[in-house]
Amino acid sequence: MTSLEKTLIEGHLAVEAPAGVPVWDIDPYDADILENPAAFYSELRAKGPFVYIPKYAILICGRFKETKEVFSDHARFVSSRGVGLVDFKLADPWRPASIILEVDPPEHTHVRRVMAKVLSPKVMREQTELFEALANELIAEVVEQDEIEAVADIAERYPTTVFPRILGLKESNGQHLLDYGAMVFDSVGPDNQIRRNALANGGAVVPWIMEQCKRDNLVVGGLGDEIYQYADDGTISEDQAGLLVRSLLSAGVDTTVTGIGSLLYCLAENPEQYELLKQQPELARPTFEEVLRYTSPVHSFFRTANEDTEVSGVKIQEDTKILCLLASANLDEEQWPCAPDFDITRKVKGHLGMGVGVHGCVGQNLARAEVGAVLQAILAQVDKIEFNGTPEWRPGNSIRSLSSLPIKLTKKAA
Ligand code: OVM
Repeated sequence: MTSLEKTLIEGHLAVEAPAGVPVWDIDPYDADILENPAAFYSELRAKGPFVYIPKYAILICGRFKETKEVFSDHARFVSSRGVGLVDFKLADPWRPASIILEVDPPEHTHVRRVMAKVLSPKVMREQTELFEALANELIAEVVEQDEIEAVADIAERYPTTVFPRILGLKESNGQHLLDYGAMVFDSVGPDNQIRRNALANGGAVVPWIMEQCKRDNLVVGGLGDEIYQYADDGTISEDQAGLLVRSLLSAGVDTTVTGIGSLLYCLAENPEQYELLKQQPELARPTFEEVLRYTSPVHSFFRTANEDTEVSGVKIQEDTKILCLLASANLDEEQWPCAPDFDITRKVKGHLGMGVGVHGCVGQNLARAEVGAVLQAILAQVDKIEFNGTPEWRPGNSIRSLSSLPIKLTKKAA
């Protein structure tokens, strides 16, 4: 039988349920589940290491152990066939594949090394003053407001201000950056309304993004220009440099927007934890790590089995798409004592909020620098963080973000 005679579903091969694996007639991309996934995750972990979803003919996993194993074993579970439902071996991606996300070692290694240098802890430390100045300015402004819509006023505003500066974009457009991020992250899921809505923005946004990736549109000394310098010395090609700038624009905005929004949500929801943090500001770093564990901005990505293999006694057939629910692994009680509690003093090392393995978030130093700057500005200026209305979550195919976060900040006495 040729691959053409086999059945495709959502752009990948429709494999059958492996022996012994529970079949669950549920849609993990149901909007209600995406908004409020905790009960779905618990049930998934209770059912077993893997569950088969007939609607998409995929396996899903949500226990810490197997999620980590599948997500990090780049030899058996590849990224080069796409980290969404579409198998790039059988169907074209919606845009030319990323040369860092959607590629495996050995090709991956060389390109990853360039990005790791561009985004190194040292480079980020050199920008601390800029990160902190912009954060202090923003918090000083909003702390005077009676009511804050923290998604628009803080979470979206900070990264869309600071990130283009760090990158060195000559021209910026915050809405285009947010809309492109939505295209990238929602395209990971099935051809549902969420994905269609996001991709519908493409007409205006994609050409604008591609234009900003060009060398001429990047300020000398910014991260974009740094990438192009690796083209100058022959480490990568000019085209690769452009695609790496595209990767920064793809992955750098919606993720940090979500991280900042979720940080504020966690602090408003757990005022005793904010009190503790005020007393022990050295807990700022662990606080963000706990936000990552507790909220998992990127809730899931796929891997594709590139060979017949076995995990925890489950036989997995070559070509199987496996949805790795990082957010569920981060709430697994077997791994995390009192997993449903937000606790900034817990041992949070090893969470999967930034992924794991060779594809672990290469921008994590930048993300931590941004969120760290916002958190220090809050600690310096804000005494109390309270909800001022009901927070709402936006259903996304791979990011879980707040759509609304009404809060009230009480200014610290001078
Ligand atoms: C990219 C990229 C990297 C990380 C995440 C992402 C799916 C995209 O290289 O374009 O979003």
